[in-house]
This record gives sequence, structure tokens and C-alpha cells, in this order.
Amino acid sequence: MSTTAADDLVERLIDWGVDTIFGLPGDGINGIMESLRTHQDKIRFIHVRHEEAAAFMACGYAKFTGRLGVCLATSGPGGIHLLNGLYDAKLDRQPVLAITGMAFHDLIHTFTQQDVELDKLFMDVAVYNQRIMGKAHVENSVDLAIRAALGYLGVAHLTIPADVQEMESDERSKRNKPNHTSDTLASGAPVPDPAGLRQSAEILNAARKPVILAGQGALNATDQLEQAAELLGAPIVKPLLGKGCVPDASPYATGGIGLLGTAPSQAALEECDALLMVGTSFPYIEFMPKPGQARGIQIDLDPLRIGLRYPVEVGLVGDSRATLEALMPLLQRHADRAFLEKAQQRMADWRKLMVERGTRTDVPMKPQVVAYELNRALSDDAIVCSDSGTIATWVARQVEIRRGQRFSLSGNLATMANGFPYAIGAQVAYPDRQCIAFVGDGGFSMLMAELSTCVKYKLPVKVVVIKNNTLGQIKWEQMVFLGHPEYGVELEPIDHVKLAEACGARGFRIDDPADAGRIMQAALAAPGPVLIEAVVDPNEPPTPPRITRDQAQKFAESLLRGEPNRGKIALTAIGDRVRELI
Ligand SMILES: Cc1cc2nc3c(=O)[nH]c(=O)nc-3n(C[C@H](O)[C@H](O)[C@H](O)COP(=O)(O)OP(=O)(O)OC[C@H]3O[C@@H](n4cnc5c(N)ncnc54)[C@H](O)[C@@H]3O)c2cc1C
Ligand SMILES: Cc1ncc(C[n+]2csc(CCOP(=O)(O)OP(=O)(O)O)c2C)c(N)n1
Ligand SMILES: [Mg+2]
Repeated sequence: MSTTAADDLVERLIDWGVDTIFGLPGDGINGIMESLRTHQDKIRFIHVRHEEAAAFMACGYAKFTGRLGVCLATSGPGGIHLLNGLYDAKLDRQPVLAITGMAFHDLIHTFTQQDVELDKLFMDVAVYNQRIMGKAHVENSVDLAIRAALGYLGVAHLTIPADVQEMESDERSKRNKPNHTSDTLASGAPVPDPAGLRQSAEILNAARKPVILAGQGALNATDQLEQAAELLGAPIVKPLLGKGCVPDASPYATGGIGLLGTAPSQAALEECDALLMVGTSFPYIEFMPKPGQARGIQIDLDPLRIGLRYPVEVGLVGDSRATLEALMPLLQRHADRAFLEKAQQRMADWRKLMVERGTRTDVPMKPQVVAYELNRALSDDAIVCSDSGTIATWVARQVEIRRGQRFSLSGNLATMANGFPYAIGAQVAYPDRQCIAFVGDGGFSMLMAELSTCVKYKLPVKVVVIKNNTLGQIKWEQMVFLGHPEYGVELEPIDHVKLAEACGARGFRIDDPADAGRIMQAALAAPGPVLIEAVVDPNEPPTPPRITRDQAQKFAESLLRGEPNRGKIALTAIGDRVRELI
């Protein structure tokens, strides 16, 4: 039987081990859809409601499995819809392959319908970007696309004109001999040079107050980070994407850093005299030590990232785990534990504060209470996905990640709406794990139709929607950073329980802290897709670990300039600080 170019594409994906594609059909990809139909015993097509969700699912799938995520969209609008999710993958460095259709090859750029040259549109997002010109062009393009996505940790894009997908003739140019390209991925990473390792050890051995800053690139180095921290007597500070690199209960961990971080992490960075960065590009330099304060060493797979945010003396290019293993035999155990012990005392106080905030009994309920109860109800293998918004603060501080659990959000693009599709991507990859989306009512409403995808594929995703009827993060930014009263942030309320039921999922509502734990446990234990609407106080601000004088001043100004909720806000924790200034 003759095969089409689309068959060659799908079969090559299967050769590479791809077994799942997230997407939505259209007449620009009918050839590929037909081939997916005839190969459905080897490759699953997950039919989504919005292509943006397909790209997020592919990104989430890649984040939690380390494998290639694949998404598919039709020509023109379908491809355009993918873009936000693809930028998320680009910025958080995830291997994702996007496949799109295009107009017929002999009508491109003739004002025909859906005439969007997606390869041109995707130039900036993709590390590899190819317009497939014929059946004989498929094999080598797919091989390169996948190798580029996995090898360079980024987005690859293949676009195929609709008629080329159906092409059966395999006429090749005389240089393009068949079977000369390979579906083999080279693995491995550079090995840091011995001189760099020696110099790093000298710096760390001489330090009195070393800190380890460990991010997403160190997720595979839990034991090594803890061993290095034990040797050095160093606290481990975790940028948000690195939340899972060591458990939050680790004696070395001081939690996150930045606006949603912890006070002990901030203090450790302010006081340290050496900084060992491992697999992180943490963007907020205002939280880093002052240049000259701490001697810097950085481990990163990508030489371009060395010295990006802090003037390091030594850069070690390599994999976090292997590099730490090479470094550790050169480290001496620090007898002086005072710096680590100080961080541990501060963490004990911080944990008490978090429990206090998570167990508040106020009505309306504080959002921290929901995150606190979620944390208690999580299973040991939970995958927790979140969104951009105040929810990121609640989850970062209240979910105490354990060994075996995973966490992510859209770190560097910081987009809304990724959290729910990430959880779906995770659940598709791991049908038996607990997959949670902890999202805001604004972000969730952008892609809420994917509830129907969960029902269709019987995916038992649990979605916790923090309902504050506002774009909370922006409301607080308007006030605290700019001194403006809130504007344009109110959300028309949605009844999420009814929405869940309308989609065929189960809906629960939590609005009373006294019932929060019981309902959360019951909802997470319920089979199938479940939505938990948590009605919370919209006036609870996500306070930074330490409020600066300028922030408090701006906040006070926003209240004085006519903030509509000033009465209620003045009763919250941040209100105390503001009242000192008015
Ligand atoms: C609403 C919102 C608020 C936020 N607030 C904060 C905040 O307060 N604090 C905070 O920390 N973040 C915050 N973030 C996220 C923040 O923007 C960054 O995305 C995050 O800090 C980056 O974390 P990272 O450095 O671990 O990851 P990345 O920026 O992805 O860096 C990972 C690094 O590891 C390298 N790498 C990859 N694999 C390996 C390997 N095997 N070995 C060695 N190196 C490797 C990569 O080359 C890269 O340089 C927020 C995000 C949102 C949406
Ligand atoms: C696609 C996109 N649009 C806008 C923003 C700006 N933004 C960041 S957080 C946020 C509010 C999120 O609101 P919600 O999901 O309700 O969460 P909350 O802050 O209320 O917890 C907005 C509008 C963004 N990051 N991404
Ligand atoms: Mg909201």
C-alpha cells in the first residue's frame, strides 16, 4: 500500500518514541489527521478545545516526563493559537515539537484562505523551523526537528502544506538518498574542567556563609544538593521552578526567594559570602547578593547562562548532578555550622507563620487556607501545576513539596492559563498519579473548556479554582507598586460548580475554613475529573517576605487616592504596615 507524506511523518514520530499528540483538527491538517487515524494503535491523538491548551499540554508533558511534547494545529488560526504555549516552552526551555498545516504549496502567498506562512511567524519561537517541501523531505526534517527540540531544549516547528501531506510520490533529488538520517539522540553533557572544579572548591572551602541557589536545572540532583549543603553548612534557596529540587522539609531548604519567597531565603542571600548557583537563571537580581558581597560560582548546562545575573568567578558548564558529584570530593566539611543553624531557626519561625496564616478562621476565607488544606491532602506522588497570579504566592509558600512530588508553572513567560492544561498533560502521561491544577478564576476562565477534554478522556485531574472575582495579582500591583487605586480588574463571577457539572465533571465548593479540610480531602479522593471552587477573600494581599517602605507608601497612596476596597484592605496584615505611614 502506498504511503503519504503524512504517513511518513507519523511513522517517523513513532520511530522516535512519540506516543501522544495534543491538537485540534482543521482542513489544513486533514492529511495528518487521516494518518493519525490509521496509526491510532501506536499514537494517541488528544483532541483539545483550544490549540493554546494543546501547546501548554505539550509543554507540561515535557516538563514532567523529560520527554518530547508534541502538539498539532491547522493552518492559519490554529497555528496562531499555539503560539503562547510555545513561547512558554521556549522560555522555560522545554522540548516541544509543533506541527502545523499550511495552504496548498502552489497557493502560498496568493491571498488564499488561511494564507499564513507559519514558518515565518514561528521564526522567533523555534530553535528549528522548517517548511516541508515534499514527501522526500519528511524523514530528515523530522529527525532534525526532534533532535533540535531535545538537544537544545526548545521548540521545533514543522509546517506542511495541506496538499503535500497527501503526496504519495517519493521522488527524491539525486543527493537525498533514503535511510541516510537517523532517529538517534546523542546524550551527555560537557564535563567541567578540573581547574574550574579546583577553583570552585577553594572558594567554597574558604567561605564562612555559603548559600546554594538551586533551580529547575537541578531537579535531578536532590541527593547531590543535600550532600553539598551538608558539607558546606549551606542553606539551599530555591527559585520557583526549582521548588522540587529538594523537599521543603529538608533541613537545608529555606524555601523560595523573591516576592513570593521566604524571609529566611532573603536573609541568607543578604548575608552570604559565597554563592553556588546550580541550574538556575533566577531573574530577580534585586534579591541576589550585591556584587562584591559574595564570591560566585555557577553550574549550568548552557554556557550562555553563566554569569547572566551575578558576576561569578567560576563557571562550570555541565549537568547539575554530574558536576556536583565531581565537585564534592574536593569540598571540606565546614565545622562551623552557625550560618546554617541561623537559617534553620529562621525557617522554624517562618513555618510557624505559614501555619498561622494557613489555619486562619476568618470568613470570607483566606486563600492561604485553601493552599494549606491542599498541601495536607496531597498524595506523595502529586504533580501540582499553577498559574500566574496571587495563586502562585499561595502555592509557593503553603505547598511543602515532598520527595516524589512535582511542581511547575509558567516561570519565565509567566503567562496565565497554563496551569490547567499542564495538569492535563501530566495526567495523560501518568494516568495513576494525582494531578492538580491550582489556578485563579481569571486564568482558569481563559481555557476552562478543557474540562470537557478531561471528561472525554476520563482524566481524573483535580482543579482548585481560587475564586476572588478579580485579577488579584494586577490589583495588588496597581496599588503596591504604583500607588493607583485598582482599575479594570474585576471579574464577573462564574458559578464553577455548575460549570463543572455542565461539562460532566464533579463540582465542590469550599467557602468556610471550618469545612475546607474535609471538603478538600473528599474532592481529591473523588474519582474522575473534579473542580473545587474555593471562594476566598479578594482583599487578602500577597505580601512580600519583607514589605519595603516604598511599597507601603505606594499602598497608602492608592488607598488615599480612592481605592474602592480601602476599608476592608485596611483590616488585613498589610494594613498594619500601611497605617504606620498614614
Ligand atoms: C506570578 C509569578 C510570580 C513569580 N515570582 C517569582 C518569585 O518571587 N521568585 C522566583 O524564584 N520565581 C518567581 N517566578 C518565576 C520566575 O519568573 C522564574 O521563572 C524562576 O525564578 C526561574 O526559575 P529557575 O531559575 O529555576 O529556572 P530557569 O530560569 O528555567 O533556569 C534553569 C537553568 O537551568 C539550566 N539547566 C537546565 N537543565 C540543566 C541541567 N541538567 N544541569 C544544569 N543546568 C541546567 C538552564 O540552562 C537554565 O539556565 C514567578 C512566576 C510567576 C508566574
Ligand atoms: C495571558 C496573560 N494575560 C495577562 C497577564 C497579566 N496577569 C498576570 S497575573 C494576572 C491576574 C490573574 O488573575 P487570576 O487568575 O484570577 O489569579 P489571582 O491573581 O486573582 O490569584 C494577570 C492579568 C498574564 N500574565 N498573562
Ligand atoms: Mg482571581
